[in-house]
Parts: sequence; structure tokens; C-alpha cells
Amino acid sequence: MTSPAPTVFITGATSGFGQACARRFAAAGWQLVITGRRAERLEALAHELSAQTQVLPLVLDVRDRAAMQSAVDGLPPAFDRLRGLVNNAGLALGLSPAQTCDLDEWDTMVDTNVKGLMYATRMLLPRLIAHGSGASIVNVGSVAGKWPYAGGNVYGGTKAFVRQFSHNLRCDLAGTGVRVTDLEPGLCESEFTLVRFHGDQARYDSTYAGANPLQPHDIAETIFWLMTQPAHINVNSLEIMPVSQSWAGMAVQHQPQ
Ligand code: NDP
Ligand code: 8X3
Repeated sequence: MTSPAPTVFITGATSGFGQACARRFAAAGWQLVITGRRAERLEALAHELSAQTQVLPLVLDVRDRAAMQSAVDGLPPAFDRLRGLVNNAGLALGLSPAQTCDLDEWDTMVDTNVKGLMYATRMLLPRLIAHGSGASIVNVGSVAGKWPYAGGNVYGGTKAFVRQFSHNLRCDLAGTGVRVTDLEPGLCESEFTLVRFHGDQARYDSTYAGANPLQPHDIAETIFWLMTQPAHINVNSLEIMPVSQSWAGMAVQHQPQ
């Protein structure tokens, strides 16, 4: 008897890493639950990939706890037994110093990157535990959760949460067979930068010009690799940058004597 195709649940599949993951896992024959707020994009992706595998598109805002719960409760039996969760939905808003930032933007980043990831994890964990050995969660953190930079304030704080939450989850999941990785990408070309700078195409262009950044398919390949390692291997954290990116070093502000 052949075993059923594994299923992966991907948050934020309407662009960037999530969309690239959907394509990568579909190419390997995994069934997909794909989510995001933009219904048209989700439907188009589901249509594109339905030639390769079974796809369930769920229009969802990860900040909406009740909607998340009802979507998870309503997962049809064919998608019920999850082998993978890619907690990817997230965003940065602005790059202003803390003293001038917009508090609403801070709220949105916390609600999405922290609380949305918490909701998806808690609600889907029973299904991952039911799968047991070989199941994986990949939480998309960031280099911003480890390395401080000016204007990174709350965005970096949310990604530091993702890192510590991931590691704490490993302790709680001991003995279940479920793996957890905090994936920490650096500069990667995606709509992330358009969202961060409120649609400013010139800032998008200057962010990536000449940087040879990572591409979403690089991240998708990494996530697929993480989830297809032998079941006894857990990669706790994985930081990945383009070769062009490194560290700026410590800053010292000299006062006039
Ligand atoms: P994109 O902007 O291309 O994709 C973000 C995805 O998140 C979209 O599918 C969007 O869908 C979804 N999303 C955002 N808010 C919500 C919400 N409230 N509910 C549901 N879905 C939501 O960016 P990336 O692919 O680059 O980013 C993916 C993740 O990677 C994020 O967590 C980001 O912080 C992280 N990251 C990005 C890096 C980069 O340089 N690009 C580097 C390191 C980490 P929709 O708008 O349709 O809801
Ligand atoms: C996105 C990477 O360096 O723009 O998480 O914060 S960075």
C-alpha cells in the first residue's frame, strides 16, 4: 500500500517565500493548504498548482484568531494530517527610529509576526503531533531577530520572539517527533520591501540594485530541504544571507569636545 502524499500548511502564500514554497512542495507531490488575505492571488496559485497536486486555498488573516480557529476546525479529512507547517506570513512596516515611529505599524507587526504565528502554531500542533515522527514546523524568523540595526526596533523584536518561541517549542515537543526550525533569512528580493516602504518603488529598486540578493526560490528550497531531512535530524536555527551581505560593526557617536 502506498502512503498518502504529505500535506504542508503554508501561511502567507500569496507572494514571496510562501508562494515559492507552494510551488516547491507541489513539484515534489506534497498536498498544500495555502493561505493569505488576497483571495485572487490565492485562487490563481491554487489553479496553477492543482495540475500537480491537491490544493486547498484558505483566505485568512492570521491576526483574526476566530477565523483561524474556524478554518483549522474545518480542514477537510484529506488535509487533516499535517506533516509540515510553514509559519511564513509576516511583514515589516517602516524603518523609522523608535522615537518617531507610528504605533499602529508596531501593533500590526506584533499582531501578524507574533500573534498570528502563535495562533497558527497552537491550532495546528495537534495535527502535527498526530503525524508524529518526520513532522516539521519552519518558523520564518530573520537576521533582524539576531542582529540589531537602526529602524529595526519592533520588526527585529518580533523576529527575536520567533527565534526564542521556536526553541522553547522544541522543549515542549520533546518526545512527539515534531521538529522546529527558526529560519533566519537576510536580504531577499520580494514584495516585503514594497510593503515596508508603503509601495515606494524607488526604495525597492535601491534596496536590491547591485546586491544580488537571495530570491524567494532560494528560501523555498531551504525550507523544503529542512522538512525532508531524515526524521532524527532537527536543525534548530539556520541563518542564510546573500554573499553581498555581512555586518556593519559597532557604532560610536562622538560628542563635540
Ligand atoms: P512578501 O511581502 O512577499 O510576502 C508576505 C506574505 O505574508 C504574503 O503572502 C502576505 O499575504 C502574507 N501576510 C502578511 N500579513 C498577513 C496577514 N495579516 N494574514 C495573512 N497573511 C499575511 O514577503 P516575504 O515573502 O519576503 O516575507 C515572508 C516572511 O519572511 C515574513 O515573515 C518576513 O518577515 C520574512 N523575511 C523576509 C525577508 C526578506 O528580505 N524578504 C528576510 C527575512 C525574513 P497577503 O498580503 O495576501 O495577506
Ligand atoms: C528582513 C531582513 O534585514 O530587512 O527580515 O530586516 S531585514
